[in-house]
Amino acid sequence: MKFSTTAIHAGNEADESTGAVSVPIYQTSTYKQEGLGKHKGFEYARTQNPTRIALEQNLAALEGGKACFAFASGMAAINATMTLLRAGDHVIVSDNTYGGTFRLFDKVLKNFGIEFSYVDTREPQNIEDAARAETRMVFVETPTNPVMSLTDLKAVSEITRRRGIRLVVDNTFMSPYFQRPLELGADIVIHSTTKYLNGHSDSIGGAVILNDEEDIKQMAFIQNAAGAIISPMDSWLVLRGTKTLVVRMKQHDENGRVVAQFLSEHPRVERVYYPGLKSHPQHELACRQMSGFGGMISFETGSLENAKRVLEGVRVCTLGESLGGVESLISHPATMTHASVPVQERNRLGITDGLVRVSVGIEDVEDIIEDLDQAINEL
Ligand code: P1T
Repeated sequence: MKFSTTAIHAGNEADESTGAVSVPIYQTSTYKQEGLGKHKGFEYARTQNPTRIALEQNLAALEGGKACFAFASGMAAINATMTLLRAGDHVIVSDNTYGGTFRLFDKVLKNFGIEFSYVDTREPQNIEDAARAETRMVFVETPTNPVMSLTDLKAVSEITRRRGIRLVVDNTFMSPYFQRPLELGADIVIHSTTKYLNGHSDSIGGAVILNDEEDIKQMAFIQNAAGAIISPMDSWLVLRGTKTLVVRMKQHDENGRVVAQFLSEHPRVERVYYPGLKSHPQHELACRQMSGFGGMISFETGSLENAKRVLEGVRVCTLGESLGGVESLISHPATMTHASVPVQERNRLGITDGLVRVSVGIEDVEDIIEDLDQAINEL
């Protein structure tokens, strides 16, 4: 089946008892058992929930993975994945990731004896150079949040395969419609389903999709043992979201290209970060590894004062954290999503006080441009 068909049908079997076309929200904590040890495969809702299982089947199919486990947030999904590791293990991480990912690694997991090396994964050789005998995982975001740097997944997976290291990819920015890391050699894909998969800024969730049988067993165990599961209602919302993933992503991408081009030609914008622009240093890799460029764009306004004017001057775009919803959101990475990254490191990565990030929605693109234009012209 083709992607659009899978998005609508995978996991979405009509309900057996009533024929309901929409998977019911099984809002229950437990299940009646017929006798001791006799049940229908459902014992307790942390362990099994039919709505969550439907979502997991849907997302596994979309990423082309054998199994999916859904969690209460993207961070819960990342945390669960990291518990595949043990004290003494070493992880190589993209130097630019979502600030919350860095915070979890640097402020929480480091205290449990897991060591992290932050490297520029745009250059695969840097991963080779940072690898040690204890390295058990390479964790990358591509494109990265918010400076839109790419990692060549095929090239990196050759290194990780040869060394027997897991390659974990946070695919939140692209969604499986534009990028399928497992097909490029990754071992584990992570999503904040809060973003494009749900798509309507009305739920928080996360997912881990994977292929290795041992890791699947362990992840099932972790999901149940640690218990950071997504709720039935949120499972249903994401499941409804993925039915329109294709049409939404096409529009995010179409609008994103137009907005990026507009920003790149604007005299008051100093620099634009968008892999779809020919001026992006990794544009060629973007064309090879992704089938679209999506709706995430960052741009440099030159100063905190300028960024503030733009962020407070917009009327169609909404100032707020998050991304991937139908409505355009605008944010300030340095003080919002990446405030936990030390200032020197932020500046080195390009997450300056003047950097503004836009999650281009699916409104009429002329309205988005007009809105950004009037705000930027105030500079
Ligand atoms: O917010 P949560 O569902 O827990 O997802 C965390 C997360 C993981 N990975 C990436 C790439 C992300 O961008 C995020 C969350 N990001 C934002 C809230 C943001 O505005 O960038």
